[in-house]
Amino acid sequence: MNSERTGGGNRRGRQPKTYERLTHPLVRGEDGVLRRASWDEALARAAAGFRRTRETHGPDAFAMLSCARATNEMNYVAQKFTRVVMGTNNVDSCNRTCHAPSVAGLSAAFGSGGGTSSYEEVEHTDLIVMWGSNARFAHPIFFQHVLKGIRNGARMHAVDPRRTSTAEWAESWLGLDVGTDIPLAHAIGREIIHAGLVNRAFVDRATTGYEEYAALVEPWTLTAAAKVTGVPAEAIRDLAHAYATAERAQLCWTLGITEHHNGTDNVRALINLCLLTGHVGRYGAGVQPLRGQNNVQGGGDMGAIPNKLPGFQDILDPPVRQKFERSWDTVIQPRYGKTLTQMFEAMETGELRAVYCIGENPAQSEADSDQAVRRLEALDHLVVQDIFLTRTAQLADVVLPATASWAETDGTTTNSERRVQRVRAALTPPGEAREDIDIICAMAGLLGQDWKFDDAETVWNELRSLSPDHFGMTYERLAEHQGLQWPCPDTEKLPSGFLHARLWETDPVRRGPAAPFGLVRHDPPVDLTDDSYPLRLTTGRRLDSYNTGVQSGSYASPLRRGEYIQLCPEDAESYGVVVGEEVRVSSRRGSVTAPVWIDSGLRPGLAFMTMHFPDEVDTNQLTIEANCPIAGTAEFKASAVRIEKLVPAWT
Ligand SMILES: Nc1nc2c(c(=O)[nH]1)N[C@H]1C(S)=C(S)[C@@H](COP(=O)(O)OP(=O)(O)OC[C@H]3O[C@@H](n4cnc5c(=O)[nH]c(N)nc54)[C@H](O)[C@@H]3O)O[C@H]1N2
Ligand SMILES: Nc1nc2c(c(=O)[nH]1)N[C@H]1C(S)=C(S)[C@@H](COP(=O)(O)OP(=O)(O)OC[C@H]3O[C@@H](n4cnc5c(=O)[nH]c(N)nc54)[C@H](O)[C@@H]3O)O[C@H]1N2
Ligand SMILES: [Mo]
Repeated sequence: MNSERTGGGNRRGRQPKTYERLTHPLVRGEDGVLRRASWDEALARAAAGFRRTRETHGPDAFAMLSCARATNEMNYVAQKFTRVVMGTNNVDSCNRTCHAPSVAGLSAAFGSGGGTSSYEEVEHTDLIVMWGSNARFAHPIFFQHVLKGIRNGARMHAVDPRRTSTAEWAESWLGLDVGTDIPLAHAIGREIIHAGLVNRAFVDRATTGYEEYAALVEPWTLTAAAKVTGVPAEAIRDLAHAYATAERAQLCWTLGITEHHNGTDNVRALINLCLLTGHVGRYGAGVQPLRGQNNVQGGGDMGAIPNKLPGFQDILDPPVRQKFERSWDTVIQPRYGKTLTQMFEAMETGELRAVYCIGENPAQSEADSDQAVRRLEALDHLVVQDIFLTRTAQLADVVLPATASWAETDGTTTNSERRVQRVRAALTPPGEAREDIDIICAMAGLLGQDWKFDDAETVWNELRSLSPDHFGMTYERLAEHQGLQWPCPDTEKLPSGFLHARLWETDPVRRGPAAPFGLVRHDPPVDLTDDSYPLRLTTGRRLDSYNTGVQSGSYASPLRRGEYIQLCPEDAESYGVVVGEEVRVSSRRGSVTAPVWIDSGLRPGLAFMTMHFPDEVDTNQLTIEANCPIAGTAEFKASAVRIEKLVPAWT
């Protein structure tokens, strides 16, 4: 039985922790314990620490973690605080832990980091490939569009080491070994080339590097790829033919592709397939990274990333910088700031001394979490602004209670089809909680910047004046059209739902820059399995819980089963373990105990855990910090572990 399909009781699973909303500010007292404080006292403490850091160690000793669940407007103000008040580009978010490789790979190929299609197109396509994506669990709304597409006649294929709930809806499931996506993609590319199925007209007109790509993939015969990936040669062949001969195809991926030490290379390997076949820039054909949190796309679009100003405009571009400098009356550093990954490294060296963490829980979400906690503890000054007292907040000098963006705040968010939509305050916030924007502006005020944002719309209009892609989206139009997709430069015309139609233009000027093939090579996971750590552990999500469990921890439900280590029936038998039995799980970095669950969707040698119950079982003590040098995303999807029985077999 595939455990994903089993509701199941909490069979010896530990009762997950429940979180209460934060209702008033907290500051760390002389005795080292967090105590209740007034807003005035907490803000003064927070601002004084930031001022001290800036004066003693310079602007780059500060970093902001901005919240991918909060609104665009909040992210705009958070990055403005970082750049104008603190004078640094050190601003990032959990985009780094998931789709930064997608943004880097798509930008390198097409000059823009957004997914190319709209959701609706999945309903009107002929083939859908879900690659390293468990959308049935992690993107249930998008999956409704997929199901409509299937009902309309589309065929779906799944590429995932686990036979997931998503894979059960697919016509074929390619169960590859973790970290072998590049050999699989290259073999599909080679088969398309050898079968004469390349869209030559598109390749010649709209791409560069085809010859080099063809030479690169030549060694990846079906047999060679089958050996490395574990996927039967016929299945690879069939997917290659199905993808290349489909009239319109959508290639969707998520973390199975990106959370690797070579995540950006993985993304490039998939984009190559759409370039070979011309499955991009037309209605119904495209590539889609399904983004993680409700507003991780928007956070990046708003400039809450270290290399871009709002509207995805590059910091290294002098006219762009000058535009913002004029509007903000400031000087912007002409260099990229630190990524989340680099921030944690800089905590180790002492280069980074103060962090303003808004709506992120890195103490539990970072790979190798023991190390992450140690680094956060070493900071001079940590301010956490959240809606719950997270593990990260428990390490803070000051804790500020915010309103929840999803129901207590006005503004906009942007989903993975680049659709900007309005959100509205519908509930009264608890206790003394204040809006994120309000808190940041109060802090900016104490540090010498008097910002007048009457409401979220005022912030949005400032952004519109600086970002051509958003200029056409007034609040009025967003309400009228139930959201609009960027790019939307015009206040009259409606934007087109998909990107890169230009690639099909015959006129070279209108066509613009060609899309280069990515010449990427296979590089297996860093954490190798061996006799001491023989199991490949991959980590991910379940339908019933959300990320580090803080937000989904507040309800009791028989669906929330707590953490397990999932094993296939064969492995469970060979280890002599049964469902519910506690075992020790150890990697080269740490060790946890967890009960066993049997999952027939796994293959021998592969184990699965989530990151949803870190207070009971801290999975990230096991994961490896090795990360993608281009995007900074850690290899959450591939650790080597061993399991040991806690209770001797004879008891
Ligand atoms: N219910 C729920 N929904 C969520 C979230 C949640 O916590 N709970 N979190 C949100 C966030 S932040 C994100 S980023 C998204 C993530 O959404 P997904 O990326 O779909 O979720 P995951 O389960 O992390 O990983 C997807 C799949 O990658 C597969 N995989 C592992 N290793 C490999 C590999 O080497 N190759 C391939 N091809 N596949 C591999 C895993 O088996 C898994 O099924 O979900 C969002 N939605
Ligand atoms: N092992 C393993 N680890 C992983 C992953 C994995 O697949 N495996 N995936 C990684 C990925 S993709 C991600 S995105 C990260 C997620 O990592 P995090 O973003 O650190 O974790 P979350 O649990 O999503 O934390 C969100 C926080 O935002 C707060 N919050 C929600 N709304 C608001 C608001 O409006 N205002 C404020 N101020 N706060 C708010 C919540 O209370 C919560 O504390 O985890 C990463 N870690
Ligand atoms: Mo994510």
